[in-house]
Amino acid sequence: MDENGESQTSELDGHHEITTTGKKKRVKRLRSRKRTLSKFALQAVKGGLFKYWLQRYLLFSRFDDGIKMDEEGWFSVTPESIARHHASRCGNGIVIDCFTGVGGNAIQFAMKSSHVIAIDINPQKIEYAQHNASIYGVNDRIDFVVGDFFQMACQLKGDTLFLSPPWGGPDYAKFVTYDIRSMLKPHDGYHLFKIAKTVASKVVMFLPRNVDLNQLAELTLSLNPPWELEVEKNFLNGKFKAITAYFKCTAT
Ligand code: MGP
Ligand code: SAH
Repeated sequence: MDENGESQTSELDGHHEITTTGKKKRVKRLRSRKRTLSKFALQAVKGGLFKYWLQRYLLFSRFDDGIKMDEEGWFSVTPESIARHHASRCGNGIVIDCFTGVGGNAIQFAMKSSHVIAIDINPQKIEYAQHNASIYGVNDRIDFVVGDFFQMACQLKGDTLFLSPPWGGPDYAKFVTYDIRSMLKPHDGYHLFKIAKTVASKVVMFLPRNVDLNQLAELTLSLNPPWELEVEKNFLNGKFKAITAYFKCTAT
């Protein structure tokens, strides 16, 4: 696999069948994988998601072990190496992943922390996240919850709250500046932060690369005393993918 996962794609798409001789079993296995993957690839092409399918091993290194995805999952899942980095920064206390999706982040949190709470409003996402976590052998380290984070927030307490909400789809990238007040779903970023800060003293937000950094500063400056803010650019194979904002309460 090269850094984009593309050479593996062509291998699995059958080039080995032409060049390899005398290895019938291997050829048969590749043929059957080709059929499975082609079906998945076809679905991805139909949904306009092919570029994400090409990156599948960057999204989940164990993709071929039976990872389950849906349309939103394809374009929203945090690539594995970025999720691993998030986990290393969030520590081993109670981590609450408020927008779990198909589990990209929750799985990596569970590799580092024995107590992860994974919430998603969509039951199918939780089912997929649970399944995907079992592929990585960490499903028993995660409490999966189907629910609306905004309604559940008053009952939650944790050390770190991780937020990777819907950005409004891949079209976020068409705008020069991403406005968290009007473009973040299902509620604006100011409301999200206001709720989040009542749950944990560390709040981590995964946001589009074109997000308005002044708005992130505004979030923390609206508090008395202001919270510490660190903004990180996340690159993957040299490509600027997203921004992570780490907010920390400074009051003792
Ligand atoms: P992208 O910009 O759609 O893809 O998303 P890419 O490969 O950078 O496209 P290109 O055409 O610019 O090359 C980049 C990453 O952002 C995805 O892999 C996801 O991790 C994350 N992401 C994208 N969207 C639309 C969302 C979203 O709605 N919510 C969350 N939480 N993450 C998203
Ligand atoms: N970080 C995830 C991707 C999150 S995508 C991953 O790596 O897989 C955003 C998710 O937020 C979607 O799955 C969507 O169903 C969920 N969501 C939207 N509104 C929500 C709400 N009010 N409460 C909880 N989850 C919500």
